[in-house]
Amino acid sequence: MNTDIQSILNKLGVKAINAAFSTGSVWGGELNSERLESFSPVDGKLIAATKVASASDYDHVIAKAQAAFTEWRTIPAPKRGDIVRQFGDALRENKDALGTLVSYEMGKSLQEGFGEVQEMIDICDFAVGLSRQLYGLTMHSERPNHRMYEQWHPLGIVGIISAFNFPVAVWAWNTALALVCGNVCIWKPSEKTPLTAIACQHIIATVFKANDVAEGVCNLILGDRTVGELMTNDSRVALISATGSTRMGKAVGAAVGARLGKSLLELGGNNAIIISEHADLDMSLIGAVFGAVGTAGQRCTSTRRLIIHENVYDAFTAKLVKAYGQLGIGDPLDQNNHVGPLIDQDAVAAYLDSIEKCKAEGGNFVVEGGVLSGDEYSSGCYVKPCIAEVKNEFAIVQHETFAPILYLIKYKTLEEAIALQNGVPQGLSSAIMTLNLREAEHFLSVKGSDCGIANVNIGTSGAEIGGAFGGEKETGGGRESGSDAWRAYMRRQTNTINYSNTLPLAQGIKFDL
Ligand code: UN1
Repeated sequence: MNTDIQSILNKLGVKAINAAFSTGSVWGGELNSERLESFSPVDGKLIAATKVASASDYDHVIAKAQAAFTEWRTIPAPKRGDIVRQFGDALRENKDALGTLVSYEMGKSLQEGFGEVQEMIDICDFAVGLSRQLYGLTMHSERPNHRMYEQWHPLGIVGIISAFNFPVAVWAWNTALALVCGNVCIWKPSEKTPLTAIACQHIIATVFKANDVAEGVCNLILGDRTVGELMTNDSRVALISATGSTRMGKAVGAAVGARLGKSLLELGGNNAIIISEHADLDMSLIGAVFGAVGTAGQRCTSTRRLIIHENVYDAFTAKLVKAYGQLGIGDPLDQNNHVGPLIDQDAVAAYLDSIEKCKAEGGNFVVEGGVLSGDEYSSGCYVKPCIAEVKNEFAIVQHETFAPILYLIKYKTLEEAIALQNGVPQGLSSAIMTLNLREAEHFLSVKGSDCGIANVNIGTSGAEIGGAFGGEKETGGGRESGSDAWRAYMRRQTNTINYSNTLPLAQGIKFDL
């Protein structure tokens, strides 16, 4: 193992690797359970192994979480916010180490690893303010000497199922909000990134311990789909917040729906940028290339399609081809590289399969793909970002492939461009590059983008935490992080109080005894 990584693991306290779960700072699990191994896609090496939680481990965690909830929910929200503030400070202290581990375990560039931890810090800051702003409305009662208002109470246990591509930030979005709202959390991270999860659990558990917070407010449970299924089918888990593929989300949504539980789904995207004839092409290039190759095309917000006006199509394509020729692909910890590896060999196979399918449907590759070989690429997970001219209706273009494959589509009118942009099953993020005000506003209007995120002169990826994050259609409809996304983590209670001497009924109904 790389010695730097060993010292980073030590600094982050990732040593309880024989455990399958953690409730607070207490680690446990059945020791004869299966091993869950974490291999780095950077160099293919085994970083460490953990255990997989059993059904009885799971029940133990649920019991701890239930007990912790009875205490945590009674702590005033601003005090809970103060503990989240301390968590944010602990993340600041650990930003370099955690960002590096994210980069090594997941494969995203170091800059993006640091960015991910910054996103965690930002959501903590947001949640601290929010802890004093969990507002309900007051209403005027139709009855004299009556008062009506609504208040928000926590839900209970929030189950967080996160994906490998944002192994820590998406957990933090959910956790920071859920905590200030008074909930307790059980986190099932991706089985591809258990070590970053263990690191986060150590960081938050240390903060909780220093504040005498009950064990079981934040819990980590390691395992595969089986653990996820235990959570989704369990009515003791009030909200399931799940990030992943549309296929996974449909299964989660159905299971949680069947028990009338709450779910918050953050699923696949098929995000497009419209490059108008009125675009600043140099600026557009940065947005498009970062969107397409950042995180090696493994963000749910990655740019998958460019819908380019016919008047600038050739010029912009030429710029793209040139820019792709200059991309550094390799070790993501080396800051000279722009693109790291895909997460694993399965992802490489899916990438190759999509290229084949695209060719079979008539796609014309202007930048060819392929798997890189040689010492630096010994993990076998490094691929070339590629670009193909396609038709929007190709089956492969309608599908989200989690890889750096960028599709180009030509358009003539803005209406046509918007129809193409909306003409996919997913609805997460979208953008238009234009300096023309009418075009920009049209794109944002009710006749424009049907996505949860619609940007002007910004790419599809890299949203700030302050806005509500999520998308429509097959993206699942959930909203996380900023704005009023906190409401998904609470239950609303309407309260009507009669301080008169009589009991008048609403709607003027007479009922005398
Ligand atoms: C994801 O890919 O699941 O907007 C989340 C972005 C990031 C979050 C992506 N802030 O690209």
